[in-house]
Amino acid sequence: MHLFDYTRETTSLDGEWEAIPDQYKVFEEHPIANSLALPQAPENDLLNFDVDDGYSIQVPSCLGEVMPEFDHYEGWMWYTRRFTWSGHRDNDRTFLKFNSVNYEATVWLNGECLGDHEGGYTPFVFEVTDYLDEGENLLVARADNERREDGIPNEQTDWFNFGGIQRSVELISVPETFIRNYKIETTVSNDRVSVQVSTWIDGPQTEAQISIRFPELDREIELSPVGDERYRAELSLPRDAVTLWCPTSPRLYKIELECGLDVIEDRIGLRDIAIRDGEIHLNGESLWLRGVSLHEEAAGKGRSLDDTDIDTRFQWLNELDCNFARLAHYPHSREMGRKADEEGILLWEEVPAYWDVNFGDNDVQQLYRQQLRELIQRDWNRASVALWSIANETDHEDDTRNRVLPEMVEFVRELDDSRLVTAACFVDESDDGLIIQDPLADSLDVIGINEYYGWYHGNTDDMAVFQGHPDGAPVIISEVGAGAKWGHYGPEDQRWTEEFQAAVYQGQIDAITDNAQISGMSPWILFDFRSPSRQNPYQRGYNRKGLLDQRGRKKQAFYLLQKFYREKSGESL
Ligand code: GCB
Repeated sequence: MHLFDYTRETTSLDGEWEAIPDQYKVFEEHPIANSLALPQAPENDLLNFDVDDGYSIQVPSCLGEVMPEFDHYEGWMWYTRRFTWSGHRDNDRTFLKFNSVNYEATVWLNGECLGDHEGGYTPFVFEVTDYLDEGENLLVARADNERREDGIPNEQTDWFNFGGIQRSVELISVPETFIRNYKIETTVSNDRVSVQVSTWIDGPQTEAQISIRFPELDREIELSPVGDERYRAELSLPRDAVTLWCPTSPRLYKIELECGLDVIEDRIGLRDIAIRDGEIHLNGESLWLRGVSLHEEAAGKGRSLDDTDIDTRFQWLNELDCNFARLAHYPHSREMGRKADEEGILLWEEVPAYWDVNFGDNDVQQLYRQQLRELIQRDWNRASVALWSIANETDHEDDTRNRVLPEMVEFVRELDDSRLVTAACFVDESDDGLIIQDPLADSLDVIGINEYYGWYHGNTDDMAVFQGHPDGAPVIISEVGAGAKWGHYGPEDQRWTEEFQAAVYQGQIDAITDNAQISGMSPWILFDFRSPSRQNPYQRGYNRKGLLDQRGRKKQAFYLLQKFYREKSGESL
């Protein structure tokens, strides 16, 4: 279960760490972690590393971005950090949290192995109450970004494999019995808004009294135990007493949850997302998703975005008049969801089950569920999150995949059935036009299609013969686009020019504009991003399908999509 961290008492462990590369994995024989268990670093001047004198590195960061000599490095990197701890207060408990390490991390505190974690984009915690020393402490994390055949993602992706401790590291202190996580679910009817609240309690005090307050709504209710350390309550409000969250009015309410000594706060939006009559409805109103896809990447920083980078991304989304964004192809940071809540941008969030995953392997399935759980339990209170996506462009002729993916859809629904489940699928060509043959589509609430007519194949207007899904399930074009090098101009039929890219956008817009089955789009992609397998002279290590380049310079297609979305925004929320 995720550890809720917002408004908690935290000690940041960001800042200067030491990094020791271990490409041949030889230091395992003299584990750095064990040498740190000693009161002092071992007095062995033949040791081939010094735990206190590696490469100095700022955490969080992406390895090659801050240490250019490690740009294409894939393998072990030992991170060490000394810090002082002033001791526990009363019976407080303390947790060590890594918000993401790509791809696998093994962690030691004062020589004690705390455990490991696989998956490059989700947070993980270890309880360290019994391992923290008053005074000096030694923390060691081994980060391994080697790509693996049995990983999620596996060895091949169209994005760069940045390594390192990419998001913040923190110590979080909580009372002995505390609220580990909570969940808000809202349903809206004609005249009522019903809010279900669940909390999960951790600690010895099993008979806890738990309450939730909505100060701005002047409500407070007690939660009742329902087993498994879970407590629940339901609050019903007249609809006109509440401002529902939506893109044009992203109202957030403060909540306070209290369990004995533990009090947590959050700011949440109340809203209901559902499918009705083959359309996506937000709070009972039909909605067309004006979106764009984006990677979590900033020039010179990799995936370690700061607040200014996040603000810039939302400025671009707002300039385009988006009400939606696809955070591809893996969980972006928790800050993106919070910012989207404030800005009124609906989100598609996804796990990196991308292209060829080893679906038949039990360990891979377990890892798959773990990554879904870690993302969903982190972000299930974000009103902005509308869609959980379970996979991208996986082979729909593979029987194992066709058996496993519907199970993953069910797993997501068990965790959170207050959102829509989707996946990015392919379309197929037939005599009747473009059709969806992927059997997974029958399990999804919303079908994402990645189609590159006018770029990889066919013509830009081919989508005019798109047939939709036979049962009328809404379809989002989760990817469409074309490559262009910023500043490269030429005729419309010359690839890699801004004009060619803009023409593909125009053709696609014209082809889909009257198709009632299409409920939105998130073209590929907001800005150019690094990809090692893109090496022609226009690319030079970048996928060039951005509406902006990696430096934020806009291409012609940006203005074209902006014009389309401005027109569309008059029609729905
Ligand atoms: C896709 C993938 C995306 C690629 C994109 C492309 O279908 O989902 O990750 O980057 O195509 O540019 O080819």
